[in-house]
Amino acid sequence: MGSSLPWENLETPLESQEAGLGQGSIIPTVCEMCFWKCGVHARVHDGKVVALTGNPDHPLSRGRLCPRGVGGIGSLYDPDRLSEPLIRVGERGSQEFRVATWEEALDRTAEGLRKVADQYGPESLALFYHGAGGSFFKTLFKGMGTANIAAPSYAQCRGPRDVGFELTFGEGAGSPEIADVPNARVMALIGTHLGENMHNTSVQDFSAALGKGMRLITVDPRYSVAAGKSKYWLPIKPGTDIALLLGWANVIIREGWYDAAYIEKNAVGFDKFRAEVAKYTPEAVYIETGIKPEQLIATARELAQAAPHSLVHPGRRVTWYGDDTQRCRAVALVNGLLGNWGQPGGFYMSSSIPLKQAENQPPVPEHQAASDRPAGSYPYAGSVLANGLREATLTGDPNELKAWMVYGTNLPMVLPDPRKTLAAIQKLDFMVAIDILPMEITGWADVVLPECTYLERHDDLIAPWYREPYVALRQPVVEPMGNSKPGWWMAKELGKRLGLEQHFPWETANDMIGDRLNASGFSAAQQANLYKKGVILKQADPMYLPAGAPLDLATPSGKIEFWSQQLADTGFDPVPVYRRPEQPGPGTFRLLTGRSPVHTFGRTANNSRLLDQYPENEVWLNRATAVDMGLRSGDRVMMKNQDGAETGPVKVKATERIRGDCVYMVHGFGHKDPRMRRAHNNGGDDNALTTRYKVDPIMGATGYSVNFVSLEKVEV
Ligand code: MGD
Ligand code: SF4
Repeated sequence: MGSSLPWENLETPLESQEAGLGQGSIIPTVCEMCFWKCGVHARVHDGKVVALTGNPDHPLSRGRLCPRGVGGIGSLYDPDRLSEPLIRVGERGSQEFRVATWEEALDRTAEGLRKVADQYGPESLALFYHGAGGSFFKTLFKGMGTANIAAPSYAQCRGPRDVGFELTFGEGAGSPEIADVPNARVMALIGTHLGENMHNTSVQDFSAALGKGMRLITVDPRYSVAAGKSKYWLPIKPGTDIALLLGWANVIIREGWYDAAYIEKNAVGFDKFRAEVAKYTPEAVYIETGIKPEQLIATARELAQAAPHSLVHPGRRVTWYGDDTQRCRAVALVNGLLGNWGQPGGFYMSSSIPLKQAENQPPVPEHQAASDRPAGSYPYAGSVLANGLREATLTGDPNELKAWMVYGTNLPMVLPDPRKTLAAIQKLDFMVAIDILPMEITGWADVVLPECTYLERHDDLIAPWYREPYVALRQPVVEPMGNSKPGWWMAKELGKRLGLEQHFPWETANDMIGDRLNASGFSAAQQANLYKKGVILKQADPMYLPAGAPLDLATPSGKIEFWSQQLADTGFDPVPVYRRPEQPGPGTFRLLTGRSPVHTFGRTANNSRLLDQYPENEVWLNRATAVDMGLRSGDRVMMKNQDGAETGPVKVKATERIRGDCVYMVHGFGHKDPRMRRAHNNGGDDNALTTRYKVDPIMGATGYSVNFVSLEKVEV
């Protein structure tokens, strides 16, 4: 596989692509280089994509793409793409496959799923997915009778944030986030590294707000790109943010820098909250966080004086220490004190266009009880836990899981402690992986189904909650390469074999989209325009509440819950409590991770265009510490954690831009599958070092930043 692919010579040098610029036609579609889903203009010349630019009509791109969006061509023409269905012939994990026909591979998949469902019941099936194409397989699995459907974007990413906000405001922080950054006068970032963490629209909004004079407070153990734009950088000791946030609350209350009438009208439990935070004085917080009292007071004043047009950003990947729901609730509570819910520069009210199911498509049954947790655990989990499905596969509690479908998520580099993921896979009767590249997960599958990329397929219509409601269309701009196929087609074919064809009643993807648009009341003219422009826009509902209007929230009290009775009733702290995290021992460092603006998780690690811009990850090490250890920038080290897990060699970046008690690396490198020739053994895999993780008792997310590593120089 790999070297003989028919499109290898299409990975054209830039000059020949430039020859095509300005020529050919433009086809609108939607990006999937990450899951933000910006609108794209694909310029196609001579059957090849020669440029990707932002669709000016699309509210998330506004005429621009981020570097990964532009670099999508590198994924489309990646010579290592999966091109044929594969069936395992050797031991599981031996990566010995034979090429199969689609007929064979689909028959084998349907048989594998059917056998397990018949023998153990549909609750023994699980679907792991990430990305828009997952929707078709969700329909398939619901049709088969299981609720075991999970994406890592919940318990490995933003789940705790949404639960923290729901417990406080009755509503999650949204995706796209409902933070009204463009109108903020002051914003605090708790570890959120906007600019390195690249969501096109968020970064556009961020730059625009900074351009208008927004004052920024960045709380991060590392001098991030955002820290470089900040009025205040608070280099916090990792894992102590709850103390800082409660310290801000303490100062704002103590100094009377909040709107007492607003709190009186819109909050419950404020007096108890005030009593609880009284002990988080600036001096007490300093001992935990290392943030000087005068800095804590000055930053609290900045936030409070600009209220309600100031905010603490809700963040995004917040799975750090296992107390993440409480930290995010503390973020929500400081926002509550700022009175910014529904206010410009705080949190806006989003709206969306409700899409209906096609009339000829019967509703799939919704099953409530997933097998992702033992009865009674993680009571506030709002989605199925991917780590929980893995745990059930290993333990049989609450029931055994015997077949997995894995769509577009490389579980060995996504779920913490990869040893557990591989052990769980070995217990399965059947596993099928659907991917575009030979990612590690595919090496463990019984059947591999090659999907075509987002530039070669339709997916379901896209209509998120946002400032301006819209519907966007992903449509193919070139033919699928090799023998790869779209997910909608695979799901339909599997549906036929599993007696579920009624859920996939269309012949073509255009029928599927047309039926749905018709059911949702769009006229023929609007539909034609969607194909032409890529997007249908609608008038937004009011984005802000009238100043002074009482809040009517979806919390049990209808108000901001400064003291949460529901948390108290279920045995959790009704107000967040700071607990000191374990500290690294001598010669070891806490491992922190983040993003590069030109890569998405591990998905882009084989993309030549993006590797051109950021070729490998590095381990950031405090310069003074590096000098003590005899290390310099450019040296290579093996990274080893407390359990003896290793990754590397990784390049050292010795810098003053990070505290001495932690090291930092960009997630997503150090792939081990040799079929991805550029990604193989390039840099370090942070996930290999997450043999320890802490599960949030409130909602089951996995905190990763609890591993300690040592560095050993190696000669390469
Ligand atoms: P993290 O990656 O965890 O989350 O992006 P973020 O929400 O920003 O953030 C890492 C930052 O937190 C680093 O600056 C790190 O130094 C800091 N940090 C680590 N520990 C602590 C701590 O204890 N306290 C504080 N205050 N700071 C700490 C993730 C987001 O990025 C998500 S969820 C997705 S899905 C997208 N993924 C993605 C991508 O893969 N690539 C790119 N380029 N952009 C992306 N954007 C999105
Ligand atoms: Fe594509 Fe970048 Fe938008 Fe993500 S943020 S959808 S990678 S353009």
